[in-house]
Amino acid sequence: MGSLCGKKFPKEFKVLLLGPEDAGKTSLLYQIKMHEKVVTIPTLGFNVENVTHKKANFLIFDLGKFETGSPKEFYEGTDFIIYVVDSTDERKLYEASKKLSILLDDEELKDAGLAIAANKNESKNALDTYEIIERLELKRISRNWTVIATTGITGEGTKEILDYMVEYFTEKYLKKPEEKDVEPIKKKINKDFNSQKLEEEIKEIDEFKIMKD
Ligand SMILES: Nc1nc2c(ncn2[C@@H]2O[C@H](COP(=O)(O)OP(=O)(O)OP(=O)(O)O)[C@@H](O)[C@H]2O)c(=O)[nH]1
Ligand SMILES: [Mg+2]
Repeated sequence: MGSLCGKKFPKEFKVLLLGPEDAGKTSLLYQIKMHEKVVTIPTLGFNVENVTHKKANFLIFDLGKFETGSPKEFYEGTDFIIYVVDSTDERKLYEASKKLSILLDDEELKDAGLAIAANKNESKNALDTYEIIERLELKRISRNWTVIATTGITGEGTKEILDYMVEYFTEKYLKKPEEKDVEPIKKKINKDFNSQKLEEEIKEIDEFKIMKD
C-alpha cells in the first residue's frame, strides 16, 4: 500500500442503492450517512447523500418507486451498485435475482462494481450468505461481486460495504498491475465469496509475475 500514499481518487463515485421494495435501502443509506436508525416510509422518488470514507467521496442515491419517470434515469455514470435484499424473504429473493440480472445487463451499468447487502441479517429467519449466493445465482455473474450481511437497525455491515468500495476503487484507479496485492485479494475470496472472475484475474496476475520472474 506504501506506493499509494498521496494518490488521490480521480472523482466522486456515483453509487446506487437498488433492490426490491422494503428491503431496507433507505435504512442502510442513513446508517451509512449518520449511523442512526431512521423511521422510514416507502420511498417515492429518491434520497441522496454524500459520504466520505478513507478519502473516497461517494454520492449515494437510494432509488425508490417512481410514479412518473424511472430509476433508469439515474443509471448513467454509475460507478457502483449496492444491491439490497431482504434475507428473510425467500419469495422476494427469487424476484430479486431476476431483477438483478436485468440490471446487470443494462448497458449504462456494465462497468459498475457490485456489492450485495444481505439485509435484515439480525433476524432469526435470515438466510445465511451461502444461501443468498445460491438464491441470487451470483456464481453466474461475470463481474466481481461480494456479499455483505447487513442490518439496517444497527448499521452492522455498513462499514464493510464502504471498506469494500474503497478497496474496489483503489484496485481500479490507483494501482498499477504490478502493484496489485495478490495475497489480500485471495484472502477476500475466501472471506467474502468473491466471484470466479476475480479468481481468473488473480491467475492472470500470477502468470504475469511468473513471466516477470
Ligand atoms: N428487522 C429488520 N428490519 C429492517 C432492517 N432494515 C430495515 N428494516 C425495516 O424494513 C422496513 C423497510 O425499510 P426501508 O429502509 O424503508 O426499505 P426500502 O428498501 O427503502 O423500502 P422502499 O423505499 O419502499 O423501497 C422498515 O420497517 C424498516 O424499519 C433490518 O436490517 N432488520
Ligand atoms: Mg426507501
